[in-house]
Amino acid sequence: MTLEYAKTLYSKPFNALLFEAQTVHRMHFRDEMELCTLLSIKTGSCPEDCRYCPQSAHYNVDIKKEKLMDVELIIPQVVKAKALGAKRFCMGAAWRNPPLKAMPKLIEIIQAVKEQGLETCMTLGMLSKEQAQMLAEAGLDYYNHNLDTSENYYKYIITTRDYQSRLDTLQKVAEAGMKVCCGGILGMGESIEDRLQMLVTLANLKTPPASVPINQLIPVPGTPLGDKLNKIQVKTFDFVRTIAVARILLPTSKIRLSAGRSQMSDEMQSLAFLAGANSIFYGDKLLTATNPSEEHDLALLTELGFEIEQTTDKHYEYINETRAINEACH
Ligand code: SAM
Ligand code: DTB
Ligand code: SF4
Repeated sequence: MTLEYAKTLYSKPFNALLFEAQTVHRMHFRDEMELCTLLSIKTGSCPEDCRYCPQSAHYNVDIKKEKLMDVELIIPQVVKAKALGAKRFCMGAAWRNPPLKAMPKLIEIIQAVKEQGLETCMTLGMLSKEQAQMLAEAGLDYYNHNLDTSENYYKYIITTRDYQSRLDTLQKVAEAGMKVCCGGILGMGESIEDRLQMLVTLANLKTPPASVPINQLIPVPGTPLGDKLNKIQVKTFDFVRTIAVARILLPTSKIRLSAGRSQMSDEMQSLAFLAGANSIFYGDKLLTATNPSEEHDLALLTELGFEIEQTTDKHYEYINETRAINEACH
C-alpha cells in the first residue's frame, strides 16, 4: 500500500469515494454496529507529554486522578455495559508502561471481565514481551495502542517517546496472540498527507489492526492542543473522506468512530458510517471526556436500521462465508 494510492483515493469525487468505500464494506460486513464501552481504570498523572491528553502530568487539567481501580469496583460497570448491549469492555490506564507490580491485578481484572461474557481490551502504554504474553495468557482479546498520527508529525505531538517504540509494542502484542487495536486522532494540526500516511502505515503493518479507532481531537482546556481549538478543527468532509480511505485500505478491520462524537451531528456520524465506520465507543463517558448517551446512540442506530453486533463467532462465520463466495466468483 502506498501513500500515492491513498492520495488518489482521497482526491476522488466525494460520492465516488463513498461508493467505493461502501462497496468494499459490503464485501466484508453487513449493517451491524459494534459497541465497545470504555472505562478509565487508572486516571491521570501520566509521565508522557502527549499534547492532546488531559491525563498527562505535564499539564494543568481539572480531572479526578485515580490509582488502579479494584476489580470489585469495575465489575458493576461491566454488568451495566453488558445489560445495555456492549460487546467489548475496554479499559484504559494513564501509564507510560504498566508497572510490574500491577500485573497480578490486571490479570485478575481481565479474568473477571471475561467471566461476565464480554470481550476485553486494555490500553496501558508500552509493553515488554513478557507483559504482552502475561496479558494474552490471562485472556485479553485486544490491546489498544495508537500511532495517533504520521511518523513525521509525531514529534510535534509527543516528545517523551518515539514512533518506533509504538511500532515495537504493536509487534509484541501481535506476537503474543492478541488482536491489535490501533488508530489515531484527527484535528491536531496535521496535514491530510499525515492522516493518509498513518493509514498507510497501519495497512502495511505485518499484522494490520483488527480494530482502528479514528478519534477527532477533543480539545481539553489546559492541554497544549486544547488551547488552540480555532486553528485546527477538521472539516466534516475531510473527516468522512479519511474514514472512507481507512475502510478501503483496511477492508476487514473494524473502523471505530471514536472520541469526539459528542461534537458531531447525527448526520455527520451517519456519513462516517456510510464511509465504513462500523464500531463506536458506547456509554456516556470515554476515559475522562463525555460521549453521547446510550439512549441517543440506540435511537440513532435504530433510525438508521443498524443491528447491534452480538458475538464475534457470528461475525467471523459471515466473513468467511463471503470470502469463500468471492473467491469462487473470481
Ligand atoms: N496511556 C496509554 C497510551 O497512550 O497508549 C493509553 C491511554 S491513552 C488516553 C489512549 C488514546 O486516547 C490515545 O492514544 C489517544 O489516541 C486518545 N486520546 C487521548 N486524549 C484525547 C483527546 N483529547 N482527544 C481525542 N483522543 C484522545
Ligand atoms: C482510542 O483510540 N480512543 C479512546 C480509547 N482508544 C482508549 C480514548 C479516547 C479518550 C478521549 C479523551 C478522554 O476521555 O480523556
Ligand atoms: Fe499518558 Fe496515554 Fe495520555 Fe499520552 S495519551 S499522556 S501516554 S495517558
